[in-house]
Amino acid sequence: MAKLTIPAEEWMYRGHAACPGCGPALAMRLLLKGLGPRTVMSIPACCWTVIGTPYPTTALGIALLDNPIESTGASIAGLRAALDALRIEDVRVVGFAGDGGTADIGLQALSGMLERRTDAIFVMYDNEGYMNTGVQRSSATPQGAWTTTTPVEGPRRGKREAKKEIMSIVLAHHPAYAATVNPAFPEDFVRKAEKARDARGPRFLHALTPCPPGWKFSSEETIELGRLATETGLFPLYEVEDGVYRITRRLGTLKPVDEYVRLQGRFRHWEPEDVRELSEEVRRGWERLLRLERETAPAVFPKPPVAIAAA
Ligand SMILES: Cc1ncc(C[n+]2csc(CCOP(=O)(O)OP(=O)(O)O)c2C)c(N)n1
Ligand code: SF4
Repeated sequence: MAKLTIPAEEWMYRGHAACPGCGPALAMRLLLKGLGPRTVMSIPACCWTVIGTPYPTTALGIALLDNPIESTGASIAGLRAALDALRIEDVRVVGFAGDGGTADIGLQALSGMLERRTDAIFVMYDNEGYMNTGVQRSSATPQGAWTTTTPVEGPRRGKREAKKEIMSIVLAHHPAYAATVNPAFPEDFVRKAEKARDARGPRFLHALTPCPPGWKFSSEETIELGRLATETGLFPLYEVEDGVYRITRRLGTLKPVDEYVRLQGRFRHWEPEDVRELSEEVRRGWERLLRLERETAPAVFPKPPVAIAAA
């Protein structure tokens, strides 16, 4: 079996307060393996403020700041400015926020830091809902999913609206680097964290992070579910560097989305028609990504002739 190439050092320790099988906990562990200890991180109100710092201890071997839920983008811009004033250049500034604190209430501050080209990394861990406060819907909750605020009763069949496309919003700001990551693919995750660490300017990582109590699945299935999310084409792995798209996990045939859907209680009410609609949408999304990769690929010019014959 091939040897894993991810660093052995751990910057996330035992004694954290995550639920068993917590996807966001795995994402933090892998992220820090890529970023290393010269990192200062700002975390807004979310599950991770509870996971990481059960007072008076911390489960992380890096400098941490807690910030209000709406202000991660502003917080990391301020941290960067402070480090610059102190002429400290070798410390990475990172925001680590849930989908609520990124795509909803934190979107304005995120847009500001991207547009001002703040030299910092913003990571959105996407557990597709407001989980810390008891599984409410966010704009990143998938269409048709059950949450406590999108119930399944009578004519109400889960969330009505589509999942917000955070990568499209971020990419409209032309970041230096942006990528999707998934803890079920640790080498890809760490490599992208390292790339984000070494780039300059605004960088963004979108991590899909399954949440057993919120998505209603068994905690030992986190990795299987994560793998299926990517292998069905639902959460493709790719990166965008200076506008050039590159798919980092190529798929031959897409696995049936039903394999992903049926593991989760939040989709228990789905009919075959719902699965068909999702399959169609996933197929369109995958084709769009392939097109973007083709269209943004750097042109390869034929080699010039070795010598030009004299007239
Ligand atoms: C202005 C404000 N509104 C509401 C809250 C309550 N609150 C704390 S954590 C949280 C959920 C955040 O959801 P998300 O960012 O998706 O992270 P998750 O809890 O899923 O990890 C909310 C609503 C708050 N802290 N501040
Ligand atoms: S509720 Fe979900 S995201 Fe929050 S700690 Fe538990 S598993 Fe992790």
